[in-house]
Amino acid sequence: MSRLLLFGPALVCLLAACGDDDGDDESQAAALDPVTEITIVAQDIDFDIEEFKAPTAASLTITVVNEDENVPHNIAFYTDDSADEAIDGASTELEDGPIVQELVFTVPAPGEYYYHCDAHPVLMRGTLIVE
Ligand SMILES: [Cu+2]
Repeated sequence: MSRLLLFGPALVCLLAACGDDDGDDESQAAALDPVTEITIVAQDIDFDIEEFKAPTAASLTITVVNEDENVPHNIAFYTDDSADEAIDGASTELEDGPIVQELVFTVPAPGEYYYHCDAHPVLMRGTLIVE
C-alpha cells in the first residue's frame, strides 16, 4: 500500500479527495499519508498543517504561503523540539507576507522531526514524521 502511494502526490490527493465530504479538510487528510509535496499556509500567526509524513530519502518540496501582511514567517526543520540542531538545508529565510516560499530538501532518516517559524516558535510549530 505504501509503495502505491510513492507513485506521486497527485494520487495521494485523489485518494484524499475521494474520502472527503468537505473540501476544506482535504489538505489535512492528505497530510496523513506520506507526501513529497505539501503546501503549508501561515495565517494569523499559525500553520494550517501541524503534522505530516514524508518518505525517507525522498526529495520533499514544501510551499509556504505566508498570508500575514507585514508579518515575517519562515519554516525551519530541527532534529527535535529543543530546536538546537537544524536539519541541513531545511529552512527558509524570514520574510514579510504576503509571500510564497518554496523549500526543497532531502527527507532525513526515519523518525520524528520538528519544524517551526523562527519568529513565532511557540505559536507556529509542527512535527514531520519520516517513514
Ligand atoms: Cu512566523
